Amino acid sequence: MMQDSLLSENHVSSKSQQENEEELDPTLIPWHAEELIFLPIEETDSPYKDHILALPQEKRWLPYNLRNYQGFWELEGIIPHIIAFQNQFKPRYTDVFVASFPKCGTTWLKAIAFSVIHRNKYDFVSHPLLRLNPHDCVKFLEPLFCEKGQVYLESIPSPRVLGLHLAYSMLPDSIISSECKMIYICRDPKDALVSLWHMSKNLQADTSFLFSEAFEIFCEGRSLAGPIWEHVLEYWNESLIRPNKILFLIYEDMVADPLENVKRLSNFVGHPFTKEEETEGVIDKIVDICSFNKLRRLDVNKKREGGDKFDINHTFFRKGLAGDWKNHLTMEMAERLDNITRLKLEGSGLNLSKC
Ligand code: PAP
Repeated sequence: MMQDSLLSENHVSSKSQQENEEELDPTLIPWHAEELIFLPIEETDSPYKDHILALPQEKRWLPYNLRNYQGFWELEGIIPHIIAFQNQFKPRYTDVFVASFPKCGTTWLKAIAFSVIHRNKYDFVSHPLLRLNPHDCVKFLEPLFCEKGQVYLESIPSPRVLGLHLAYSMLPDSIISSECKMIYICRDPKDALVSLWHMSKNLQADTSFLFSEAFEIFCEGRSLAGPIWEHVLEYWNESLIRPNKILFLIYEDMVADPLENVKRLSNFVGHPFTKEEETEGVIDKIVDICSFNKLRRLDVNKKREGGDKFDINHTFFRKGLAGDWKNHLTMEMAERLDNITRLKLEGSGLNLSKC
């Protein structure tokens, strides 16, 4: 709040109101903290360095090390930011959080939540999603927890839509005890694995990393933000206890009926579509602008980053299908992973092996 008013004061005198609004519009301010989270922990001056170096590690997925922190496998370079986030984050009561297990539809959900929540602010001809990647419209919170990131975070006008890959048990109490809404998305673990493996291949030059190896370590739960089952269950169980706080979405259901799920989301955030909006086709326009085929063809989503190393299209818009695992897993592998999922989710009422 304080930062909002400071920024406003600084700019009001010399700029028009429109210019000022544009400067504070998060969709117009690029913020890239990625390089910080990918740093090997040895190269940082984090006060937690020794503690993090002593944590169990997993090196095979990415060119970046994962460490088991509070029961989940996180990029080691992001752990200091997670700690800062856990200690310092203060939500606004209007904040909406988009949470997910990696590769389960985060990019899609960010686009949908952003366009539903801000639908009175942008038209569909000059919509921010046409010139910005969904991850630029809705930032991940964890990497923002460094000094400049927090200034940026505070400059985002309300209502803020903010992303998270963290497990529910790792969230700061300030979020858990708040009434802020959370939307979670998950997916059949077999497809999450395939998507993650492709991202990993895209990021590392090491061609010796085979899918069979990725399969084994995924089954052990040793993957980015893993184990997937615990991550999913924490949000699922909480969504049953607090259905007004957490909306639990499943990628396969969204693929089958995006329109219905966009409506569910808008009802959940307390901003249901009016009859007029329905008649004017606003829901269809949101479904369309957030669709895989629309987003993947935009120039902004075809870029490569990090010296051409990071292929946005392949990483975030690869196939966009439910059931691509059939092209990668043998029947034996699929059965094994399904059995693990069944056992882990037993008694929860959740079924993630839908196709
Ligand atoms: P992240 O965790 O790195 O942010 P995330 O967006 O969760 O990635 O997952 C990417 C997956 O969502 C990709 O799946 P695939 O590898 O099986 O193809 C991607 O294609 C899919 N995806 C992204 N945008 C959409 C969309 N608009 N509609 C459907 N699927 C999408």
